[in-house]
Amino acid sequence: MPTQPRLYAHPFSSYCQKALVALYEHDVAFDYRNLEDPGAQAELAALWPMRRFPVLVDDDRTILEATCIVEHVDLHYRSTVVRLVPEEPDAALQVRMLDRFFDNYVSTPQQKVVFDALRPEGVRDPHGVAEARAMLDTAYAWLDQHMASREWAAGDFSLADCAAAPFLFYADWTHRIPDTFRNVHAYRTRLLARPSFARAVDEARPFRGYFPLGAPDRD
Ligand SMILES: N[C@@H](CCC(=O)N[C@@H](CS)C(=O)NCC(=O)O)C(=O)O
Repeated sequence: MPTQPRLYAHPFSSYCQKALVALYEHDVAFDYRNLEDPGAQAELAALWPMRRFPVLVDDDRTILEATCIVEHVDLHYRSTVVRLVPEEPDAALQVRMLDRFFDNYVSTPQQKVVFDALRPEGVRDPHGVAEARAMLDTAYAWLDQHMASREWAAGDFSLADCAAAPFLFYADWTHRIPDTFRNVHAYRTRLLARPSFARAVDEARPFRGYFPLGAPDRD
């Protein structure tokens, strides 16, 4: 009898939420190995010495990287009309390109600011943080133009939106999206209303105290 896939994840982690959105979109039954559970961190370290999460174990396969987990789920557990990576190659390329945008130019600088706040004083990197904040400003401006004529980042709801949802969620907490970027705000609001992401946000509520910059009283 096939076993359920097992996800090593923490509810408050943005990359884990990216994978969870895909699992929830496709209504996949899975074993949630919460990294707060005893022994889960050690199991993760044995699977993946980088100890980064999420990691999905499915039969004899260990799938690293949130993007690859989303693709794996979409390939093997598609149960609804939703396709997170479109069949058509050019449409798939657009989706993957936008996924890279959200990962490299929204999440990476956002994490830089947060990780810096977790460092002891004296080994902080103010120059790097200023660069990260400038990158977020550039990303917001580009995205505002991009979203002017779109509902989702690349065609129908996709892998790119699985990435955008948690990354824009935390980016706004970390480095406020200016009110003038109405298209980005409207997109972030649409993402928050998507049931798959709303569920991930709700599951993470008990951990808001972990946010080192102080979670705002909203969302
Ligand atoms: N490139 C990885 C990044 C995953 C990642 O950075 N996860 C964070 C949690 S949001 C993490 O593992 N943090 C623990 C650490 O940095 O040691 C992916 O796309 O899955």
